[in-house]
Amino acid sequence: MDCIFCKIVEGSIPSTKVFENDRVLAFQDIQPAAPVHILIIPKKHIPTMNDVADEDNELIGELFAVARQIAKEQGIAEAGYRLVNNVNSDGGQVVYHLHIHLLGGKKLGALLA
Ligand code: D5M
Repeated sequence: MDCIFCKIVEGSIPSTKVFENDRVLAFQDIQPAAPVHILIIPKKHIPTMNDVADEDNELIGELFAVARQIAKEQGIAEAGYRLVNNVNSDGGQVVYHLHIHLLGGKKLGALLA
């Protein structure tokens, strides 16, 4: 499958891993938009939030649990952070493998466009 994040899961493309278990991987974003910019992905290939099935709900919950844990470990939980999921073209999605951006480490600008 021609998916860059699947290749990161397989290990054929390198990444700086922050967290990994059987279902979830988190790694440093290659184009950081903030001092902390980590991507949290399911190992299962789900292209977008639109493709999440009811059977994936537990997995989606786990992505957020991992994000919470990483925010604590990075020391940004109390100051605050942002979780972002871009969906399709208008949402600014570039990589079509579901991912949550964890952004923090500075005062983030206004988001709503
Ligand atoms: O965000 C896709 C994000 O994926 C974007 O912030 C760059 C990041 N990216 C792309 N390729 C890599 C690799 N190889 N390692 C780490 N991070 C990567 P989107 O929400 O789809 O716009």
